[in-house]
Formats: sequence, C-alpha cells, structure tokens
Amino acid sequence: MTTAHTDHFARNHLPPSDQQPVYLFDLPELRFPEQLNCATELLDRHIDNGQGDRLCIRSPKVSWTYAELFDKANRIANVLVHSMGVVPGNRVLLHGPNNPMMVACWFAIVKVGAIAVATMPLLRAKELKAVIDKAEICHALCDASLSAEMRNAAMQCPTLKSIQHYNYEGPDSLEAAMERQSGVFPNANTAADDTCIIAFTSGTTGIPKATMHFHRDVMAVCACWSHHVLRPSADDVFMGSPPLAFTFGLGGLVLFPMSVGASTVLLEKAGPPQLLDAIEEYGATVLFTAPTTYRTLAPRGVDLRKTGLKHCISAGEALPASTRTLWRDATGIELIDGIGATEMLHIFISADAVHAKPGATGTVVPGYQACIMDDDGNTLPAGQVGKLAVRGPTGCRYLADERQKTYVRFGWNFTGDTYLMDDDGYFFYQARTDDMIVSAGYNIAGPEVEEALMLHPAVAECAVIGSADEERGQIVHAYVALRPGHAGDSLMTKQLQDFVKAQIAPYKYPRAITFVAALPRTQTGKLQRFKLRETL
Ligand code: 3UK
Repeated sequence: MTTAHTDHFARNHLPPSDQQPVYLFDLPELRFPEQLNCATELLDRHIDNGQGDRLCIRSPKVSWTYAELFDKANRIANVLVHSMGVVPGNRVLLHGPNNPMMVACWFAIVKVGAIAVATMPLLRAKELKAVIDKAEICHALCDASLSAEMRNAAMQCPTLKSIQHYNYEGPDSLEAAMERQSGVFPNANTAADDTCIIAFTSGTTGIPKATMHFHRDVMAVCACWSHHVLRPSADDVFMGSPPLAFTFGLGGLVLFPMSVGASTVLLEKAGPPQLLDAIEEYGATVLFTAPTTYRTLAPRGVDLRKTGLKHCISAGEALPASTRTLWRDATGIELIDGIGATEMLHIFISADAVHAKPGATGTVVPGYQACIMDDDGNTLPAGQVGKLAVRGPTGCRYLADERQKTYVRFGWNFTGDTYLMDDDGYFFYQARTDDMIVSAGYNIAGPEVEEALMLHPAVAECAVIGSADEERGQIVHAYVALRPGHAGDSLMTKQLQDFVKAQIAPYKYPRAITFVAALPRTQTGKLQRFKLRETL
C-alpha cells in the first residue's frame, strides 16, 4: 500500500497499532485492493458503467444525475487543488445543512485525497473552533446560510487559511470558482488505509473526540450492513433526517444509495412534517431517522400507506418495543433497528424486517463479531448483562486521544453500552454505561451544558443529567443552585435556557430546570449525578 498523502497528519496521529482493535476481513467482499479511493467506487464507477444519466440527488431546489454530480465534484476538486492549495492529507472542514452541494463538496474532498471533516449545521463558533483546532484544519467549505458562525470561528482560528462559501451567487462564491475550472479531475490514488474522513462525537466530557476512518472503512459499511441487511436496489429512493456530519446520515443518505446507483433526497429541514410531505412528493422507499420521529409520524399511517415507503431504519438510540408495534400497526412496515457508533462508522448489530425481535436491536451484522464481556475481558454467557464488545472491518481510531484505551480493550471495541444477548444471539439494549444524554436522536454531553450554564452570573453550581421523556427518549435536565439574591422562578428558567442557546448548539439547552439549594457531592468534592437520577 502506498499512501497518496503528502500531509501525514492523519497517519502520524493514529493510535499505536497495539491500541487499535483487531480488524476482520473474512468476507470475500471485504478483501479490498491496496489502492482504493472510495469516491471512485461510489461516484466515478457509475459514469464508467454508462449509468451517468441516472438520477442521483434530489432536493426541493435541484435534481442531479450521477453525471452532473460527477462534473460538480470534479470542478470543486479542481478549485480545492488549484485555487485553495489543498494537498492530499489536508483536513477540509465541511459546514452546511444537508443539500446536494454539500455532497458535491464531500466527494471533491475525497477525490483530492484530502480528509472531509463535516460538522453539524447548528454548531456555534466556539464548537467550530474546537473542531478546527483538534483536526488542525486549514481549509473550509461552508454553506452561505451558515457564514456568520463560520466567520466568527475563523476570527479565532489563525490557522484557517481559506474559506469558500457555496449556495450563493457572487463573484467570490464557490460556484463562480467552479465555472473557471475543468470538469475533469484525476482522483488521488489513495491507499485503502489512507484516512478520508474525521468524524466527531459529542463525547461525555464535552471535549470532542475525533474518529478517523479510511477509504476501505467507507466501502466496508456499504458491503456489510447495507448489502446484507438493508439490501437496497438501484430503484430505491433514500431519505432521512440525520445530518451528513453524523455518520448515520452520511451512510444512509449518501454512501448506501450511491453504492448501488440509487437516488437520494436531501432536505435541509427534515422534521416529521417535512419528512411526511417529502416521502409523498419524491416517492421515498427507504427512510432513515430516530425512534422518536417514528413515534411522531405513526398517527399519519393512513397517508403513509399510500406512499412507496418500504424500508424504515431506526438508529441513534434504543427503539422501544412499543414504537416498533405502533409503526407496524400504523403503516404495515416492520422497522429495521440497528446500533451503530461514530467510532465504528455505522451499524454493526441489526435485524431486517423478517428477523426483527421486539425489544432486541438484532443480531450481529455479517462481517462483525459481538459479545457481552465483563471488565476483565471475559465473555459472559447468554442471558447475562454486561458490556457490549464488537469487532469487524471498521473500528475505533481516535485522533490523539487517551480515551482510545477505554474504547478499545483486548482487541475489542467497547461502545459504552450495557447489553444482554439471548440464546438465539439477539442483543438487548439495557443502558448507556456513561452519562451521555440522548435526546431526540442527538447525543448531548451533560458537562458541556453545565459549562455553559456556569458562565451565567446567577448560577452558583449546577449538574445536568438526562431525564426520561416519552417524546424524546430523554431530555436535558439541569439542577441549578443560584447565588444569593436570585430567585428560582420561571423568568430565571427562561433566562438560563436562552443563555445556553446563545453559546452552544440550541438543541443542547436544558428543557427542564430544577432549582436546588445545593448539589450532592462526595467527600472529595465530586458531583454525585446518580443521586439526582434517583430523585426522578
Ligand atoms: C447509542 C443505540 C440502542 C449507543 C450511529 C447508527 O448513534 C450513532 O453513533 P453515536 O456515536 O452514538 C453511539 C451510541 O448511540 N445507539 C445508537 N443506536 C442505537 N442504542 N439502540 C440503537 N439502535 O449508546 C451507541 O453506543 O452518535 C448510529 C449509525 C451510525 C452512528 N454513528
């Protein structure tokens, strides 16, 4: 294998090989060639096969064939290289809502042999800066609708050399620069183990964890879960809500449809009402979203039965058995549940509609192995609750992070989930082992919300936990002790909520605030969050 990177940042920051998990490539479809560029496989291949005229991406504004996406990605690749000075191995920040231009930019970055670092559209300057600093990013492609936060971040990030904005008309736009470039681009001849994406997790401590994935990892998730469990065809129309910065969305809305030459519909706003309209309008056959969305959409079952919807995938948080039943009764469709993780790139335990078992996530996806372990790395027998451990073609590689040793032990990836496996090899989710709050499909780190609250002058101390909620699975619940002279009333609640929203992504704000005189602490001064949970 010969790397195409001339900037060796990614390879230099990989965890040492003895800290990486064991990788499995037993399936014949996982025997990848030494040189592999996943953009060539997912995009150029369809042009070479004469499928360029097939529909590839749709949105309310545009409709592109594979040939059109290919042309745009090539032009952007030329802009990256010839006008922005990107070289293979550079990290390129990609910031925007889900739309066709974001996908064209993603392919351009990967074609160049650079590394795509996609970020959630709701991130504020402070959070963007953390990503830019951690991944040592010099170049950015940003949707014009999000330029304000991007410019704020850029002011605090002297290393950021060039930013191009897209989705607007102007002489300095990316579109104008594309006009001046050729639609032909020779893809970088990357090694199968060159990093092509860095995906950030929210992390329990609030310090972002960056996971590195190779070209072969991108192809592996297409060959495993998508090929064996979803089994899509070229006639499928994919749709969903997860942002492309979340690997659940990248896989479900870009990689999987394009791996079979199908089409995908990208929506900037993909709440339940928009999804419902779009399923009807575009004839979606495959839907990717979180359990709460299925719960919200179920009452529209009569309308949904008239659409072409066939495959519905739920991931991001545990799927309650009641939601599975609700959806089946309403629509006649059996949900496909699957647990995935940013560290693993995509789903590794799942069940298709025929093999679904209520209350269980599913069985291990072909290409992966999973078991329940104790803290010493002993495999526990069926029926016992323990830690979920998995391994397969993909696995955890944190960018320069001590937490690598916690996620990967004994060659296995420990996802931080407590699970049980039954006699038939079905895995049943129990709980998160750590403190992560999962609200409406988003992972939110309590300490990050605490940090934001603590900056308010009226706050003496605070603790943030997740409390159970029918709608969202969990909501962010803050316990706040105020400084003397401040009243814990509804006005203060509103003030604190707005204060948090102004600093970090608004979806992380505490939907519930309880005012307390003091917080429970250990003798050593450590916060006892479990005591707060017990009071709920
Ligand atoms: C939890 C689930 C029960 C679980 C993800 C599909 O969610 C994804 O990645 P994240 O890094 O979070 C990982 C954690 O989320 N989880 C996800 N799915 C399920 N718990 N049942 C499920 N079906 O705690 C896991 O460790 O944000 C999901 C594909 C790609 C992804 N990145």
